[in-house]
Amino acid sequence: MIDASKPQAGGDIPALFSATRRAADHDRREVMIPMRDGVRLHTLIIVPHGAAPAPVVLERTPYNAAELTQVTGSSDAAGALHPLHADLVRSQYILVVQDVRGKFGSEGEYVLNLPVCGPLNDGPADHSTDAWDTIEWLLANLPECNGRVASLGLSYDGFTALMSLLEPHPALKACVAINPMVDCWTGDDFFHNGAFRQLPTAEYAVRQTSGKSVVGSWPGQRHDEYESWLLAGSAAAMGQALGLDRLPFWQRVLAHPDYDAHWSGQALDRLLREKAPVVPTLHVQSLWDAEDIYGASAAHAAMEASPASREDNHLVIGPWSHPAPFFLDGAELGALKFGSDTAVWFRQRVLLPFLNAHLKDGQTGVSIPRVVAFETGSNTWHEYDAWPRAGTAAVPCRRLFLKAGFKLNFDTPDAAEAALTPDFDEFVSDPAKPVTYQPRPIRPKSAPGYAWERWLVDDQRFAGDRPDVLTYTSEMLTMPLRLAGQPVVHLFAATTGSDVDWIVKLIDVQPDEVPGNEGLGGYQLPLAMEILRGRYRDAPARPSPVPSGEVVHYRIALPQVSHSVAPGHRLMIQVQCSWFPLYDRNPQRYVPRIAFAQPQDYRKATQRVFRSPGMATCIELPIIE
Ligand code: PG9
Repeated sequence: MIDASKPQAGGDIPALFSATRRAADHDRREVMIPMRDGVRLHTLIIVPHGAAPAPVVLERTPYNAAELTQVTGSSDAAGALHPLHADLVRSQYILVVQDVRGKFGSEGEYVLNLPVCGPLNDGPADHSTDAWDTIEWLLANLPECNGRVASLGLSYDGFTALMSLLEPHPALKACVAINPMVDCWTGDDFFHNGAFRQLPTAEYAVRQTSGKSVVGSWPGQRHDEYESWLLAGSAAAMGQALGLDRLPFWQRVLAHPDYDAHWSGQALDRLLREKAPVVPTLHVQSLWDAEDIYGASAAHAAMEASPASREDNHLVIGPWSHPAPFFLDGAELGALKFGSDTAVWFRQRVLLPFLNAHLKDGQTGVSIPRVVAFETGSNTWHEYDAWPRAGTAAVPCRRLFLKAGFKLNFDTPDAAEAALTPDFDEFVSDPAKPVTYQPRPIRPKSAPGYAWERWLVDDQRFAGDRPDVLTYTSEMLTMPLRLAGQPVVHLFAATTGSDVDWIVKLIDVQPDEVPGNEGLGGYQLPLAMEILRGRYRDAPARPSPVPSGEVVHYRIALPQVSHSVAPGHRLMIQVQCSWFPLYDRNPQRYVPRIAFAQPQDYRKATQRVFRSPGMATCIELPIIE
């Protein structure tokens, strides 16, 4: 109890005072919440009128809590918010949005993806302890709270939501992680299977770490980033030219190209597997997520591994880009149309019932499906009791083989095929002319109207036309082919170089005419695409040169697919060795650190992809009835 007769420690002016703003339908409070180490975190609290007692949804963000809780000038709570927040407030949840340490209004130091306390963080706090301390404070200081809290967020905020599970506060009754960053070396923001995502990582370093509250803008050199990065040479050279080498985050990423303890020690799927939290969790995975396509399903799988965390573990798979389930219209994506707003459907039919069941008085105990997946192609929602549906012991995958004449089919190669010569297809990969990941010009992610969020659904005809992209196509399908799980590529290939990147794409080729959607005629729709940096083929932590001229088996797990390929469509596989400038160029000559390769290291190489028995390149497809 404060003794009001004496002056208080700290004097009469608090670090932050902002009178509660009472609008017609809600109160808006702005507070500084003290953490265990004395650092205070800037927090916005939106309390809908008439809600008490009500549950809290807590989001912890590096993206400016004040702005996230006042997106428009509206004085009506829901009108001022992004769609998902608005749905929560309309459903009488108290929304609490907090700046993480060191960002915007919060005290302390910002460390991008601050790891858990331990070998990678010798400080007293992490996102798990900060979530705990925040919840403790809310229970004591927010009289309207019914004592139940959920952590929730998208992307970075999905990462902080999952972190709250590592040492969960007893009042944490649910967690919703939408496309969270989980393992940034294996398949989320900064690398995929060791290939460096130089473009978004550099942009993010500038945007997020130029200053505490500023949002830095990308200092583009040329209109087309393809040209800028090619002229710069390596990722490190580009960083140096732009001054990024003064940013600790950029230095850290370049210092850890391998899957060393820096990355494996903070991989959240590994931590969740170890900790096996017993908090009901909803993992949300966008099928065409340009940033975090790995995290949600990996975290879901990690929590399936323990009977305790498996108890109330749920997965939603939707036909979305990275931000769509939170911010955007889910009725279409690029040229694809889904027949209804799938993002609204998800929020109303899955998210709110899930939260209500765990947080609202009188509604607990309602049962929520374990897996809810939208199947693109047929444009239908499905409820399943587990994911994946195929690629399991009960339902093994079927292998689709590359064939002579650039064909594809399900026939296991036989002796007659073994006699065919050559038993490979080849092309020359030239680092001076890398394959672009999107039709040029490549604009910075932040450029107005630029289609970064949609590039994973781009028509792949622009790539298939190139001589350094191998394209294999099946006959037209006569029956629907339903895919539900993770395709896995077995690539048998040789290079004349001593390092190589392999990119494999699984594509649904639309018929020549698509009634009602003219733009889709002959469209090559990517269902799943992934890259593997050859040096990590055997051991992600221990790179080694690729033996030149030898046939090597590469295993590449593609992202999750939930799609029905309709009769009249064809399947296609594309294989290529660069995806630029999203990924840095592999010099194709083994050097210790690719980011620092010198101009003379970049070499042309001849790449061969094999298709005979014993070396039959194929893709395992998770086919269901
Ligand atoms: N995926 C996001 C991110 C990118 C790069 C670094 C950190 C986070 C995000 O949108 O939060």
